[in-house]
Amino acid sequence: MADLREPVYLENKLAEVRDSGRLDYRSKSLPTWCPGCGYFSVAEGVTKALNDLHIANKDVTVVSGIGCASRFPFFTDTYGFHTLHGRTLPVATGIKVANDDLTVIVVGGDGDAFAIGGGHIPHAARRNVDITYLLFDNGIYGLTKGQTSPTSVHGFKTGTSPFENQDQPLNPLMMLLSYGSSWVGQAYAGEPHHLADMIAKAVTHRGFSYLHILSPCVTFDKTSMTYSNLNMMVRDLPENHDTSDMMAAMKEAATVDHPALGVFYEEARPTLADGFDEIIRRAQGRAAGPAAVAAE
Ligand SMILES: Cc1ncc(C[n+]2csc(CCOP(=O)(O)OP(=O)(O)O)c2C)c(N)n1
Ligand code: SF4
Ligand SMILES: [Mg+2]
Repeated sequence: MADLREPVYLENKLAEVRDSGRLDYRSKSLPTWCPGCGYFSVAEGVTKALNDLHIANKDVTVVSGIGCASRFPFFTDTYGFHTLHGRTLPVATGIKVANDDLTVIVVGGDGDAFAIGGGHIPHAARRNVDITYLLFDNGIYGLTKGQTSPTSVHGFKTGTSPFENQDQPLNPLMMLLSYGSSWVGQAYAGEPHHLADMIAKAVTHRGFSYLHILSPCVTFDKTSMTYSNLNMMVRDLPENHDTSDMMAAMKEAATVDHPALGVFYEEARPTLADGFDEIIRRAQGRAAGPAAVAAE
């Protein structure tokens, strides 16, 4: 006998989503992404995470570069900054330095991050700027219609590499670990509930958090990072994975054929703002010293 399930009515589902409050973080602009694009899961995950964490819209700034991923700030009802291609991190660092109370979320694609913007990542990570970097990795330039990117796999055939991509892809997780990112994790658009949890964890982390999100480009990639391929490839990190063990994190990050989902590494250390506070305190102390001596 077939398993009879309770019917799910769209009307009830919509009421449930409206009542949850998470739509309050969505703007009136409907996303312009292609139907099925993994980025819808990220948009859902961000709104769910912000709602669950009770962070007010006015306290959030979303910063993006250029690309399909970078259209993100238009679709969230928070402050937003659609910057230049590859220049998200200097802008986000400036925002955070100007107002440390803001929750700053940086979004961008693999091209925006690791091609034109690649020089900025190590510095934001090593300085431990207290921001969250959500990296939407579809292994392709989506907006400009399907060129290879720094994370495209070797042998990937696209409209602009008809004889197959001859370059080796970067390994962003290993890079971010070695750059000194104080929180590194990976999620997959095809597992939206886990993705929302990971976004919440990344935002909660005090310091630079890097979440690598595997996200299919359904329009320009029919062979490589597709849902059917990724569904077969992804796995959870081992239950006993120690998130304070850098070498264990590196080993997991090196396993690219079966990408692991979860928190690879986390550590607590002073942020850039903590360092500035310390400098201000010491500089004021020094300024007071000679002046105080002269007055005696
Ligand atoms: C300075 C500059 N160089 C190049 C471009 C063209 N361009 C726009 S988006 C993009 C790459 C987009 O790929 P990715 O960052 O992976 O984002 P996706 O569209 O895949 O989300 C490029 C090369 C540009 N807009 N500005
Ligand atoms: S082109 Fe690709 S990345 Fe861009 S919206 Fe469409 S499916 Fe998404
Ligand atoms: Mg891309």
